Amino acid sequence: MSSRLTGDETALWKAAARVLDANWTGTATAASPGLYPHQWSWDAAFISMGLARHRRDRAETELLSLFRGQWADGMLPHIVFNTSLARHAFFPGPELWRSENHPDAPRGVHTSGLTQPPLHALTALRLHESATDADSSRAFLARLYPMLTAQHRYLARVRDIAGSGLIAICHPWESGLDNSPAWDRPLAALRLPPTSYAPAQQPHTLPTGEDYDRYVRLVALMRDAGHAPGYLRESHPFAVEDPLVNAVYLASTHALAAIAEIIGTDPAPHRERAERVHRAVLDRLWDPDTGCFRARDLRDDRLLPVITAGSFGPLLDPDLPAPIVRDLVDLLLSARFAGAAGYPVPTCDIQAPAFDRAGYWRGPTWISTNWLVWYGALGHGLPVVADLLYGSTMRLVRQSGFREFFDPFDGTGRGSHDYAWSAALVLDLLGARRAPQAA
Ligand code: 2M8
Repeated sequence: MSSRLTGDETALWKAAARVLDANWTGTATAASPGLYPHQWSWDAAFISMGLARHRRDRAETELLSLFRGQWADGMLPHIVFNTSLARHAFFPGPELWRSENHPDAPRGVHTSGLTQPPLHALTALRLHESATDADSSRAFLARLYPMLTAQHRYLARVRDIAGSGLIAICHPWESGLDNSPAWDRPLAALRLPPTSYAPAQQPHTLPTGEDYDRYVRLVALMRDAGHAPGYLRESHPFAVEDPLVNAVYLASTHALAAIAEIIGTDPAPHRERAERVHRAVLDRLWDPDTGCFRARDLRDDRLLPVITAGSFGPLLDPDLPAPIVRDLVDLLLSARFAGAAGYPVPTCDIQAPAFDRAGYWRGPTWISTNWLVWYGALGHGLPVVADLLYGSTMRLVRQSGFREFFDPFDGTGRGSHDYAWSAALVLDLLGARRAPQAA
């Protein structure tokens, strides 16, 4: 395959690079101008992969800026606020999180108190795989490694709430798939306090998926409990083991083992953890009755009913048994997902009552989840599936631009414009296509 881009691909490449340049703040990339002006954690991981194809220096700076927000206990917050912006630039801003009041939070940096899928070690390894200066890249890995291992130590120590080896999210926003229907049942179980001005008024019930009152209530509960591990483990009302989050955790644990070998330290602890996570994902999140992975609500130890694109996350596990890979591909290509969508992959089972073609993470196609399924398919030697995701993604951005998310049936762009990870992942996809060894 030629390493040169076609004319059309060159135009796409330049357009994507312009978005990343425009969103660059000097030290990091805004997730999107206007709506998401700060630095988000898993956005930064996706964005850094794209930057590595365009501005390698910025790819490294993106990650180092994000880790400036890391808490002393290793927690990598999902938002690092750009304090040069007006406080009302985004809700909920620093005034809700009050990170400055937490002894573990970094001084001089305002952050949220939640985390997001730990994609960062995988990103760091991919930066090395596409690097032109191996010595400089190795030195960057050695600099980042202690931050990455601290992040993973926090997750294993504080978020392995069930003691299963998996990590739990304590807020829907920690999944990255914010208002996904997957969270409707545990969110609905959250009782809101009566309002002082209308004590008799009953809070409206879910499932709308847009119940911001519950999102903010969960933030306040975690904040007021000081994000204490014991509170999260024993009392916090939302605790879910999600297949996508744990698949990303597993992929990054494998990446940490590879990075350890590259910088000359012991990979064995990461390999041992990867094996434990691999087994636990299969034992706790695989539903043989429906042939898919589901999230597990730790507060009632039941699998959650709605099947989402998160079910395909475990394709990131290189050791996933072949029969399960086949079941996942059958589901992915079925009329419940890609088989009935002109622009796959819809983020929710199309046949689920909660599916909403325009509803943010309740059905629309996102470039980030497309990229994760593409990467997993490549890892399992599924070129037809990888090409399906590649082709759908390229058609979406050619037709609708670098939008936040897209209608899975007609490709209409929705949400923010100039969405950084949509541009960044197009660069990574084009770069990988033209240099397969760095896929
Ligand atoms: C969205 O998340 C924020 C909350 O953190 C929101 O809903 O306001 C999600 O799409 C998330 O995946 C993404 O990281 C963030 C920034 O792009 O926006």
